[in-house]
Amino acid sequence: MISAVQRSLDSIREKVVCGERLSSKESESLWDDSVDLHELGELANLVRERKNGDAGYYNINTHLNPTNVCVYRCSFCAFRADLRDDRGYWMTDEQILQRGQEAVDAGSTEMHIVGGLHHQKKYDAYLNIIQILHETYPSLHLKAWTPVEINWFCHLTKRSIKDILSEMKSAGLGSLPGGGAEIFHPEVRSKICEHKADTKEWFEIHRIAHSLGLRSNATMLYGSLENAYHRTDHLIRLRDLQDETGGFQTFIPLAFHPDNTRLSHIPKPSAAMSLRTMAISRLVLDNFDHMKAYWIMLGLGTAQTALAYGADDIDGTVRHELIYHDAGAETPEILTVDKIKNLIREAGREPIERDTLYRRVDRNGHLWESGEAIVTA
Ligand code: V47
Repeated sequence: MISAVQRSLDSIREKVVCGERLSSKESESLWDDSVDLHELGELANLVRERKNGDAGYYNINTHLNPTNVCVYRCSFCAFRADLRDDRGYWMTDEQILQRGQEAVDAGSTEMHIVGGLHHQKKYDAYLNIIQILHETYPSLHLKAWTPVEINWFCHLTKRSIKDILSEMKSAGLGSLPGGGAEIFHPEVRSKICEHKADTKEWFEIHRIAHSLGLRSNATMLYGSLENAYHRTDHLIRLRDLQDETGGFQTFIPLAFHPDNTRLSHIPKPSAAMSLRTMAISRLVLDNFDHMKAYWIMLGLGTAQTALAYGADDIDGTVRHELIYHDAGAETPEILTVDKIKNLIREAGREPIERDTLYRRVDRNGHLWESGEAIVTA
């Protein structure tokens, strides 16, 4: 006899094959353990190959966390420090510029900049980071500040989101990373990060960023206190904004790392859960072009496997990552370009270097879009 779950999966399969959108109820049903993971993966792979063929994207990038001192105390965060903590730091301009130089020397096209909300630093100190990096290294794309930071800058200056984002853009901000999303549903958000930018503010900041021509990413922190209903709600909210603006580039499911956090009693999500999350995200977010398997958090093996479960991007070479390594990530802190290309090839995909905006980079100084060189160095 065919079970109800199998019947529902059969009708979902038909919809995916025809390119039809899944309802919220159908999406939620996919989290049930009885839904075969590999069948889900096969469906997600169909969508992935439809959108991105065999591409396995990566970039050459660097992280910069200018401070770990933070006014907030999110229960999942191992990176933050108190103002008077010995671990607390704020990077000087010289240290920041040195990171920029290191990034450029390593061939990076992108610097990913996020950090804490320092009790004593004014908005100008954050603006200055973008200004000095952009003036000194104009070729580096600065993907910086989550809505949590932008919301904090508005609070400090009493200025509007549009004003702050416009000023940051003029100073050299290139796009927004996907962080600060955690879980949007208030039942969970109120428990894991109750004081920082709320869901409405997170969406409003991305909406305004998109209206100013800034692209952005989106994330979901899974494996803490949420359940299938909350994860589905999270994805559907993102799909709705993407329908409205089209400004999101990639979705990055982030596996919770519990070490050194106030949620250290919760086990880390399994590889099977990570693959299921990737596959369901690919199926629900039908209007997102890209899905990123962030190797730093997933581990190299799961990130490679995720390239057959919906993901088309593995993130970058990454140097100076602190947020997940403070929370117990066991991955290396950097991958060479050869290593990352091999990982992608081993997974049966074609390694393609991209810039932050998903334009192909070739090392002869060209950026490619739709098969045509659009920038020549
Ligand atoms: O919002 C913090 C997460 C995010 C932990 O846009 C944790 O390309 C798991 O958003 N376990 C920030 N997750 C990082 C981020 C990101 C990362 C890579 C690429 C991009 C992109 C964005 O990290 C936070 C939070 O959800 N996080 N602590 C932890 N213990």
